[in-house]
Amino acid sequence: MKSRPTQFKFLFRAAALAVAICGTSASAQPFASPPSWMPMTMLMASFDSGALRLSVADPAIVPVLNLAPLGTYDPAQPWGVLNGTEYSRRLGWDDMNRSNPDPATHILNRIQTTYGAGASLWIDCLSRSTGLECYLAVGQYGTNSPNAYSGIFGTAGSSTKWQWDGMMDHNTYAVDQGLTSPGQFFSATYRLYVGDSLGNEILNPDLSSASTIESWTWQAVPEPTTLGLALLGLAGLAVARGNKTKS
Ligand SMILES: [Cu+2]
Repeated sequence: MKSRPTQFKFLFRAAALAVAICGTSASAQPFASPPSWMPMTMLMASFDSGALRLSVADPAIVPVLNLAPLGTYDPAQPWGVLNGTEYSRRLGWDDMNRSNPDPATHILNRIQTTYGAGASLWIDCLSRSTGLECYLAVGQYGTNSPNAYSGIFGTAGSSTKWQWDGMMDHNTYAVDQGLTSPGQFFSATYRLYVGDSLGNEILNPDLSSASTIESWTWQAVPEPTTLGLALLGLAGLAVARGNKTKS
């Protein structure tokens, strides 16, 4: 038997779908807030200062992109670039030792202890699926940096290299709605390495590279049609009603 909260969830979803399907009223709708970094999945990076190697513990999750139809976000705001896209902020870079109270364990400090004060962490986007764009989004709503929602990793003519501050960062990935087919996979491959302030790699004394290569994957929205959503909504209503009469 379904629990009461589940019934309410069905009813809520059905109502939300009904609103979405029947269309919004003629009055001006408020724009959605910039997308949050929740729900989040972090890809934890660490530096082994003995072996002089970087590594990333990858939970290998494949987030499903969210559809933002035209008019979802205020076009005058930086995150308005997401209008008409399928996007996700779920995957983020993070430091394996971020919550360790000893700052000396934090990845950027370890790098600088090993390679010198000017050493930095860089991420180079080696390849990405056609249409997969990435926008700078620092902080919970992606707005905590001056150039919020500017292109990075090659998007909008930007460098493929991005200097990572070693903090938790959930940049926003987006694909133009017109470039996706239902359930399509998009991926990007990155190289995390140690570089100077300009992004030139700093090699180890034995000329080996501390770098590691990481691939991330996303999936486009599987169900594309309004008809499909309507059927889902009706199914939800039917289930909710069925449960109500049984309980
Ligand atoms: Cu996170």
